[in-house]
Amino acid sequence: MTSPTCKLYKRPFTVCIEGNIGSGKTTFLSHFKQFDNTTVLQEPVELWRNVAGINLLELMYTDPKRYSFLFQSYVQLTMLQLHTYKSAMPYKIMERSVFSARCFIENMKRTKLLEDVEVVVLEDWYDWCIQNANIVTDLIVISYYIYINVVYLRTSPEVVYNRMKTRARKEENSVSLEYLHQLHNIHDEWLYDQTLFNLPAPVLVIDGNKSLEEMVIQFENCKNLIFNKKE
Ligand code: DCP
Repeated sequence: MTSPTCKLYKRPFTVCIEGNIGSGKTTFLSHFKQFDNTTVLQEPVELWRNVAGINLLELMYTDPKRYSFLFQSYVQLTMLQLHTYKSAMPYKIMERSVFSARCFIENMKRTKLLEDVEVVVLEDWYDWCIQNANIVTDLIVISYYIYINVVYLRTSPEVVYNRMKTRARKEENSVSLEYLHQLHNIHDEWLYDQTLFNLPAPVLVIDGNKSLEEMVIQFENCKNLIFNKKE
């Protein structure tokens, strides 16, 4: 019979890359695609753009009062699918997580885009998933084997605003600098000041304001830290 400890050994060491809209998470993921020991899971934006033919991401931005709850519910579901994705690789890198989905919900709560009762329903789902979907249990059960880490790509709102404008994703036309400031502050409260939500894992902060060449150097340092963890 396999002991629970042996089962834990077979789990991939999971890293979630977090940061504001346009902070460079996709570039970070691309860097890790070259390693054949790592499963790279990109955020399912394409799914959000085509829910049975409906672009939910676009609806959320064009009518946030009506569609924020629906959109965030679907985000939670699709993020859970990434968390529970089975992989035989020793490492798994995910773009965002159910944890950072809470940053968006928190902002929508503060700006009253979500009704109080909508927030309660989303948070109840969140709490249930955390307790039952086997996402962070390893951390809690065996504290000296850490199987999940968070990398925070900390980038100033002005920089992400310019990047977002350059990439010109059509749904994001209405995203203002003010909105990016709000999201930045919430990510900071959570991962930098570490005062907002419980931290799911140790956090590594990367300066996302740098040029691509400088970012690659930071990604390499980060890779060495991640790959050395398991040995
Ligand atoms: N989004 C949202 N609520 C979430 C997650 C994402 O409203 N819980 C929105 C914000 C963006 C789009 O989805 O408009 C994708 O955002 P991300 O920051 O997750 O991904 P990016 O592609 O912007 O990341 P990067 O540019 O850092 O690669």
